[in-house]
Amino acid sequence: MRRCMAGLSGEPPSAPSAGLAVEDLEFYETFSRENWTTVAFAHKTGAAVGRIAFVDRGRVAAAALPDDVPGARGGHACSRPCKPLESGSSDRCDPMSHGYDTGRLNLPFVGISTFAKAPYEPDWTKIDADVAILGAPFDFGTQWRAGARFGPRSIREASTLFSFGHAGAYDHEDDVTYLADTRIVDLGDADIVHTETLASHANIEAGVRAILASGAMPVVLGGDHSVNIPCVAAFSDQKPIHIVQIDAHLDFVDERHGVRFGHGNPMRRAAERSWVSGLSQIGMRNVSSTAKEGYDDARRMGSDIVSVRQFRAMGADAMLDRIPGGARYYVTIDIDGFDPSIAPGTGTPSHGGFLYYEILEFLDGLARRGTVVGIDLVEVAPDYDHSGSTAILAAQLLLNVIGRVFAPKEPSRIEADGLDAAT
Ligand SMILES: [Mn+2]
Repeated sequence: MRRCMAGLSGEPPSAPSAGLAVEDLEFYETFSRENWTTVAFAHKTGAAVGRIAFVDRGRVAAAALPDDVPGARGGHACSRPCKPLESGSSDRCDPMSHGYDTGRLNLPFVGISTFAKAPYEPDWTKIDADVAILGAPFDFGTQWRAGARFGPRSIREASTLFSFGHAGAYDHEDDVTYLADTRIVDLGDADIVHTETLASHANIEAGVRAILASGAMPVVLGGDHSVNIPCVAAFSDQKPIHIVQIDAHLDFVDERHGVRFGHGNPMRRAAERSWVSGLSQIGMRNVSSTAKEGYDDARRMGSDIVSVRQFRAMGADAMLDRIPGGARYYVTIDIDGFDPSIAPGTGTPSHGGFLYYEILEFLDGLARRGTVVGIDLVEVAPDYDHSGSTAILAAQLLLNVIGRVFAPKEPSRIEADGLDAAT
């Protein structure tokens, strides 16, 4: 994953020059901004390994310890494949070299647990990234076991496992290195006001709106499934979206005892939005939170409902064929869509759920079929996740899906599907 310089922005920080000469440095990553360039470097003597310098037209203008640099992280220069460049060069680094031999090793258990150890950006007016992570630690919408308020922290911690490596995420089956050039930032969490659902939801909506305004793709970590309601609300001034839901439950309850914004309501609320063009609801099974009339309403309001067994019988490609091609997809993943044998850490587990590759292959196909414009992953409750496998599943799935959303699309496949390559 390329994370190294993504947090640097604006003017070079006022760090003292170390009096270093360019010819004494080995450069292995550059990040250009207007008339100046940040470069990670190693001093050839080894005395300043992993420092960061600011080079202006080949001259070292300043050099700083990583701790001196807002947004600079860790001190290892780069997780992207690099080798030393010519001094002062602004060329991209060489993808054939991994950069493990210089800088910090930065193992998964070292450092602060932002999502994938991406830079933390607390200022939501300064999002400069392809993907922005927002925690939505709200679980007052649950109807059985609470605890998803701790989901964002558990997913962030689990995600550090997949942050290790200086060379992107190479998938030998696809022969693709994912995430090598995808800029991820972590915005922290929306503020939550205890017992106040609408106030908490408004804070989540504000975060998603800020992400959309920046042009980044929002990835929201729940929280219970009610947090999907403000996420979808934030798309009100965007082009239409098609909702793709992975879940054991339909979540299509209209209202019970006046409650309209709990974790059993989000797909009903989504279907009511004028900017939601349709819903594909996948994984529903067993005793459900939604009564028969909810299923009838969902179909009447534009939902295609598919159970796990129906999905398996037809396969991922046939499922994709049921979804409008070339559309803008908002993907909402309730971790209880997966089988409790691999995802026990959730409030309302339901046996007979999906396995990892079923959903990864489906979402891989979805990313090729149109444009994924937003993702939430909800209902991870670490109190019930004694092995940590649920949070690891969440983090692994998200990073692999993000990688595929931002991977170059194969023109031949898009043409074969008759889709618009520009979408
Ligand atoms: Mn749900």
